[in-house]
Amino acid sequence: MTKEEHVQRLLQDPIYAIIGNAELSLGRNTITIAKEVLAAGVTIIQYREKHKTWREKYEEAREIARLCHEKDATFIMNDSTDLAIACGADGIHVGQDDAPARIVRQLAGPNIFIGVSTNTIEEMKEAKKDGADYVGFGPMFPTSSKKDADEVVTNEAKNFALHQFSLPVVTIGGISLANIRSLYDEGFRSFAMISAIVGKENIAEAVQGLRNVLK
Ligand code: TZP
Ligand code: MG
Repeated sequence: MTKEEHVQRLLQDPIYAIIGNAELSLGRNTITIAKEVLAAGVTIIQYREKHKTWREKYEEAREIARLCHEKDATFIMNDSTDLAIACGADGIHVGQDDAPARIVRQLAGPNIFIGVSTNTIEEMKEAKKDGADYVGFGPMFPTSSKKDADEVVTNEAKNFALHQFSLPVVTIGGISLANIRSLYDEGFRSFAMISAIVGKENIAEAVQGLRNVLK
């Protein structure tokens, strides 16, 4: 798939699963989680692992990238451009403290897509100027999955994201079965989740439940 096709997918398939933290995955191994998420029909997976060494992340993510590509799913690496390149990721997702998108682009070349985490209008504008292909936007709701999460986004920022911003917007933060529909009804079309997917015992059931409420 081309970069454009992967980015297009963010607008077509609402479910974006973030994997890679055993604590948030009921202690399950990340490769097992990846297999379950893929078996559940998820087509967009981000590997976000904050605790392992480079080598451990590399070995694990390379295998997960392979599993994703076997199923034609999109594989995104969080934080580190070198791991993204080394693992053959389709995309890379960087935060406000990581390398800016323009540097990621220099390092990773034209064919990888780049997502940038944003919380404010300024950050969205900056991400676009820097050459991001999509933005993560949140937290939409309070979350305990990220210790240093920003404040919940303002209504002004939401309106900007919905009506005045031209890049795909992937919402994140505290999204659950109970509130995903409200975001959809506001106009958002892409939802990145940790606990609502990998925090559930039955991942296939969790994903199906999310898809059902978006119908
Ligand atoms: N970035 C902003 S909020 C968040 C990240 C990584 C955590 C999302 O996890 P959850 O469990 O879906 O709230
Ligand atoms: Mg980061």
